[in-house]
Order: sequence, then structure tokens, then C-alpha cells
Amino acid sequence: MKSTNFFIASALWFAASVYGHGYMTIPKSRSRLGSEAGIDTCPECAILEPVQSWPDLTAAPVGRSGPCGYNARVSVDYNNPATNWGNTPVVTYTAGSTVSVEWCVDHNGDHGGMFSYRICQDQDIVNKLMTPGYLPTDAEKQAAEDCFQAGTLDCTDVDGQTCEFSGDCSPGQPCYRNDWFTCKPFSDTKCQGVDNSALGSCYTSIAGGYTVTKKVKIPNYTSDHTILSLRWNSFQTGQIYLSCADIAITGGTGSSTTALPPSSTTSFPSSSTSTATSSAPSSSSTAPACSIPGNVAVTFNELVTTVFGDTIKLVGSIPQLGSWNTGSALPLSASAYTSSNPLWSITMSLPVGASFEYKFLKVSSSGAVTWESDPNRSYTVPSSCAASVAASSTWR
Ligand SMILES: [Cu+2]
Repeated sequence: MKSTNFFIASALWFAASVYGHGYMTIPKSRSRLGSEAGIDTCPECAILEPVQSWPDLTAAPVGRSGPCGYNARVSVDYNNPATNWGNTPVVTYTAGSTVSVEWCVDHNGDHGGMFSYRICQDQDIVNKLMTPGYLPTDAEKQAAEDCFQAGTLDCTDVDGQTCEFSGDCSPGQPCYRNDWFTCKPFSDTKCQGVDNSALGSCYTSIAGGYTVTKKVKIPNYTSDHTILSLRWNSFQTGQIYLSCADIAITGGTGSSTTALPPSSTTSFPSSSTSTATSSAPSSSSTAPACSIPGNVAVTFNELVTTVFGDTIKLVGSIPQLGSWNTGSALPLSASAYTSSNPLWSITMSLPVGASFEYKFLKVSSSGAVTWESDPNRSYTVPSSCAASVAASSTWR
């Protein structure tokens, strides 16, 4: 029995040290876009290794991984735009706003540790990561990384957010800091313990993922196209995970130099997820006042044929949507349901700019729960107070 346990433990260790891992999912990172395009078969596998990832979180140079990550498994360098990522922002944020961001940790590769989101406010440096056909040198990648590290979006910048010290770090060690975000102690629930979300609440290719959600404050900075980077330092293994998303920031007073011209206009939410009919996030300053300050009425419409006794519910990655807890899922109304237009609907007040993933559930009269098929749907509430918006989709 003991030897069996030892064998299993060894196998798990092997799995954990080889597989697993994580990547930014909200906003959609280049890795996620690579995965959705079928190019990256393991978006959670962009690993910088072997490096000293603990206890000094900022000591290791990024090498070829750069601030956006290099996935050696599929030989994709995300520090360079490609057909399916890097050419346009996936989301527009308002300077000074607080937004929800998410990464996904794989079940087999939850190595604990700490992570930070960063924005480099030097457009010339960031442009090196956004020039089609140009692969930055390792020195340029490191210069960019240094700029991103100078632009950490501190946990402590968000009013009311709990910013803990890592249970795997002692006072006096360089990891003893709460400007970065921490996973739970490695002996406890690790990174998946941050949200306590369900297995499969976000996509990973190996063993299924758990969402890790935090709030960050967008700096007072303006750019038509810049980059948000995630750096996760593993506690368990000598590994660092890097991924990045293309974003725009409006309304700030600070900007350094000119962004590269966008190759096309921004489209978001992506057509690959839900079909969202919304007034596009507006960059104008003439938005009407929010009926509830900072909130927008969002209507979710789902076409799904049901039988008597069924209920359609909505659950998602943010607290307003139950944080993936099916017990907290929100019931939709069938008041407009007809056999030719089987409409279930719910309208909720959600924070401007909130980005999240969600799914619909079918709950039968017996209590049996059926999830929609993967992938998760995604939505970003417009950054202006439009009167109301709707996200419409059909059960899958
Ligand atoms: Cu791993």
C-alpha cells in the first residue's frame, strides 16, 4: 500500500512538474486566442523554466519568454502579433476604473505562488511587442519586462480588496509583499483556492481549469493599443508563467508616445463566443448617467426549448453571477416563452467594464443540472453607462 501510494505520489509529482500551469483568460490573452484558433493546443503551457521563481519574484530574467510568453510545446512566441492575436485590442478600459481580470490554473499544475498584472506605460517599448512580422530580441523582451515590472497594478490600489501575504512566505523574504496577489498556501488550496471555483470553470487542455479572479485598477494612462501582462511565479516549481492581452485605455491624461495604428477597428465581444448585440464600448464622454452609478443594465437572452418544470439559470465568474457556484446561479424568466420563440431572459445591473465568463444551466424538476457545452461564454460590460445592453445566444 505504501509503495502504491509512493508510486501515485511520484506520478502526480511528475505530472505536476511537467504539465499543468496557467494563462490569462479575461481579458482574452494572446494565448487564449491562439487556443481558440486551434493553433495552441496547450494555452496553459507558456512556461519560463528553469528559473528562480521563489522567494524573489522579480529576480529571474524573462529570456525568450518576454512579457507575453513563449510556448515551447507548440513553438509559439506570443511577443509577436500573428493572424489571430496581437493586432487589435480585445477590450477597451477606462483609465482609473477598477476591472475584473482572470487567469486559469490547470488542475494538474496548480503550483501555488504569487502573481501580478502589469501595464508598461512606455508606448515605444510596448510597440516592440505589437509590430507585425517583428520578433523582439531577448534584450528588447527584457527591457519590456523591466517596464512591466515598474507598472505593477497593485492589489492594494483597489479599494476594499483584501490583499494577503503568501502563506508560503515569511516576513523578511522578498516575497513578503501584498502589492502582488497571492494564491492560498501550497499545503492548502493553492491557486484554485483563490476563487474556490468549480473544476472546468475555465478552459485548460490538460486536466481542466479553475478560475483565479482579481480586481485591478487601470492606471491614469491612455493608449489606442497597449498590453496587459500576467506574471505568475510558481512556488512549487522553478517556473514562471507569462501571458498578455491586447487592450486599449481611454480617458486618461497620461500617454507617452504614439501607438501603432490599429490594423482594423476593435470588435468585442468576440463573435466566437456569444452573439452580443450591444452598443459598443463608447469612447465618447457624452454617455448618459448610470441609473445606478457605475452600473449598466444587461439583459441576457437565451433561446432554449424546455419542458414543463425546467428552469434555465445563469452562472458565471464574477460574484454577481455566483462565482461559478451552481447553488448561486440566477434563474431566468420564461415570461416571454413561446414554442416558436423559446426565450428565457434575465436583466441585471452589472458594473461598467466588468469582464467575465458565464454559462447557462438547465435545471430539471428533479434537480438534475445540465451545463451548456464548452467553451464558456464571455462578456464585457461596456465602459460607458449605456442605457441598457443585451447579450443574446442559443443553447448549445
Ligand atoms: Cu506545471
